Amino acid sequence: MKWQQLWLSFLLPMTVSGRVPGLVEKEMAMEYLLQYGYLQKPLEGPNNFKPEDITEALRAFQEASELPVSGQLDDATRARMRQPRCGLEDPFNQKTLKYLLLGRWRKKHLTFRIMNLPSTLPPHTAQAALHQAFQYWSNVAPLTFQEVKAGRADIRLSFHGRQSLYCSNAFDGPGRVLAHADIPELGSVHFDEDEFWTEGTYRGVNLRIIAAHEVGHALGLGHSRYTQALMAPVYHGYQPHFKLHPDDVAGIQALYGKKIPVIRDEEEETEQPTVPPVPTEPSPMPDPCSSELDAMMLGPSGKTYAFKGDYVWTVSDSGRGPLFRVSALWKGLPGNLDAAVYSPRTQWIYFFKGDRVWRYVNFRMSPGFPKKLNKVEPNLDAALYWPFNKKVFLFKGSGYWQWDELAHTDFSSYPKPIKGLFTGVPNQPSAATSWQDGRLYFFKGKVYWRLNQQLRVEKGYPRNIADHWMHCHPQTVDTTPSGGDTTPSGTGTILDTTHSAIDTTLNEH
Ligand SMILES: [Ca+2]
Ligand SMILES: [Ca+2]
Ligand SMILES: [Zn+2]
Ligand SMILES: [Zn+2]
Repeated sequence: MKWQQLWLSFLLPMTVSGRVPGLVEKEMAMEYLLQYGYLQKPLEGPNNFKPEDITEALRAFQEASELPVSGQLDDATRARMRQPRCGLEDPFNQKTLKYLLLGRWRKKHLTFRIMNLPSTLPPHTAQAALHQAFQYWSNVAPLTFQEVKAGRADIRLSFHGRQSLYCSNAFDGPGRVLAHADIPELGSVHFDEDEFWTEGTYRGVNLRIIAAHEVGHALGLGHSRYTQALMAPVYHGYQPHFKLHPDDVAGIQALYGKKIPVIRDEEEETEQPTVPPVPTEPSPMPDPCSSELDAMMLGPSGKTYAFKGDYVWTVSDSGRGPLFRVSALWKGLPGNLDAAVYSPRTQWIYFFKGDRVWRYVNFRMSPGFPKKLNKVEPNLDAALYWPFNKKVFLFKGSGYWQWDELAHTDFSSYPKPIKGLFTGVPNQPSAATSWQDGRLYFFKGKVYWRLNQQLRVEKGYPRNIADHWMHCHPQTVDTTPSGGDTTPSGTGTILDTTHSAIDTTLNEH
């Protein structure tokens, strides 16, 4: 096969130049482990990995590939790394080893457009293969796909090569990486034009099966650890009687429901009175103008939520929303939270309280939650998502943890001192969030700090939360430094008025 030649031609010049072959192979293996998410680049410092990190990454790869787990770069491991595969990372679901969900379309009727076709197949054969790819998914989930020949489409399929004007992610020539795709709601599906795309034969790469896999990503599925699943990262060749694996079906149905919606479950849910998870008297309604916050969160759809006691409200440019019981918005969630954070990467919302974590998609709790926190300390102070490196940061006392949601994170070097990364931030913050302006905000007591891109507190901070976030009329002389009339919300985009924002979110149940 061509990819083997490519591999060899890459290897040979390296060995001729006098380098030890073992070293070259190790470097290529490292590249693979990094590219597919088994090794994480450190946030700071040089790219020197400890031998135990590499062993651990190899073990994770071997386990996921159903190979003997030696932690060594053995022949079987090298062979597996040479197999043709999808270009996306392998951040498997570590907890359940099942399908992984990366996102979701907020609609079930989607359009698609085929921008160009491969030269290796007659056009009608290629088109039929691509249509069939969508049909695998619409057969088991209540999704409909409509082809459009021009204009905008939700999902756009195209073939490009080593260079592309519209994709920053170049392909690598014949073999190895076959295709890649974006998660919702982006909708790009790209195939490597240098592959020998085929249909109905064991030769080449089957367009229909690879397209079905990439459409799976475009619909929100990540890679599966079942090597027989369509969503497994490695291509297993043409199958004349191809069908979805139960894990693929379970994954797509977790996102969009079953083909025939089960109404009974929904009715039961609405008929049952909401049992308050914590049978205590609600705490008194807080005063947003004087309360120290429990948590702040930039949530889905760019809405900013402030939490205090049993209550939550939104803040926007136009004002402050009404107070809601936390459990009225997020069913099953207690009040008096420690921390809250929304990850745009996975669209998951995490709430922390005591030694437990709750996870929601919008206002629906994920199955299996709440879970016990076991890798980080209980009673966290604050949490935030940093868009720059797509990681979740958890804070407690003078320390923080950096967490990659989609990969195995080694927490043994955490907590690290807050001051080592966030200059000027107080210990024990009461709340923290990244915000629409791309900056990080820390809250403590009645004041807050804003950090620049270098993670330093900006000049003129701390400022007053009540004045600049909560739209309270200052009752005392404003003691914040000059320039204090620049409200944080003044720099962001205008949101819906808060009232209607809450109304629509409630209807999304
Ligand atoms: Ca390729
Ligand atoms: Ca807190
Ligand atoms: Zn993939
Ligand atoms: Zn591309």
